[in-house]
Amino acid sequence: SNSGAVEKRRDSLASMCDERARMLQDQFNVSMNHLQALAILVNTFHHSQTPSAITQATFARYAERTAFERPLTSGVAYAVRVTHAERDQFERQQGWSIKKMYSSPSSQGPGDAAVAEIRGPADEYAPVIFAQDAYKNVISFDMLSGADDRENIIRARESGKGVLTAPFQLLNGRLGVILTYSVYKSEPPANARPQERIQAAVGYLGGIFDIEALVDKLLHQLAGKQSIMVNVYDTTTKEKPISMYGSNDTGGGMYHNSTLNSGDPSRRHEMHCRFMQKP
Ligand code: WA2
Repeated sequence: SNSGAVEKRRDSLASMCDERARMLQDQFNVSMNHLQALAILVNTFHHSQTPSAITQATFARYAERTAFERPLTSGVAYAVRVTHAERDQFERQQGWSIKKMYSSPSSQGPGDAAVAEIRGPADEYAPVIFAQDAYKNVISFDMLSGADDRENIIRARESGKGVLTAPFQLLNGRLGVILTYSVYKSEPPANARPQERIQAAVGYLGGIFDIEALVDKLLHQLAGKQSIMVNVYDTTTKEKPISMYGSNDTGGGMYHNSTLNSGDPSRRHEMHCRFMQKP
C-alpha cells in the first residue's frame, strides 16, 4: 500500500540519520577523551617539572603526531593562567606581550566598549603558550579577552569537566567550537567545591573543532551520502538554533531529528536529515 511505502521511507531516513548521528557522536567522544589525556600530559611535563619539559616545538610535534586520535579537531592549544602581578615577569620570560583577542570592541557585542574602558587592567589572563602548528597564530592572545573563550574557561575550571562553546567565528575567520579542559596544579577531589577548583586551576587546554570541514569529511565516508541532506544545530537556545553544518534546511516533507550528546549538559545539539529527492 501507499502508506506502507511512506512508512518504509520514514524508517530508512531514521536509520540513516541515526547512523550518522552515532558516528559523529562517537568521533566526538574519542576526540574529547584524547583532549583530556593531553591536559594530563601538559600537567605532568609542564607544570610538574622545573624547568618545564615542554616547549612550543615539542608540543606542536606531539599534537601533530597524535592528531589521528582526535578526528574532529583541527587543532589544539594550551593557555596558561597568569595573574596581573605575574604579568611583567611572564612577558619578559616569554619575550612577547599578552594581546587582547579582538581589537574592535564591536565584536564583543554592544555596550562592552564602555565597560572595557572602566574595567582597567584585568586581574588575570590566559595567554596561549602552546599550539598545534595550524593555530600557532593564537600564541600570546589572552583567551579570557574573548566572550566565548572566556565563558568556556570559567565553566571548565569550576566544573572540572570538558565544556563546549556555542559555534562562533574563530580568529582565523572560520566557524568553530572549542572544547576546554582545565588543568589543575594538583587534581582536586571529585567532590571539590567550585571555589577550590578555581583556585587550583593553572591553565586551560582547548581542542578546536572545525565543524564544517570535519563533519563534511566524516559524512563523505558513508555510502549513500548523496541521497540525504544533513544539518547539525546547536539548539541550546530552543528559539534560536545555531547552524553548525549544512545549508538550506528548507522545504516541507519528511525529516528525521536525531539527538547528539556532546557530554556537556549545558549544550544541546540536533541532527536533522531529509531526503534529497522526493519519492
Ligand atoms: N583557539 C584558536 N582560535 C581561536 C580561539 C581559540 N581558543 N578562540 C578564537 N579563535 C586555549 O579554552 C582554552 C582556544 C582556547 C583554549
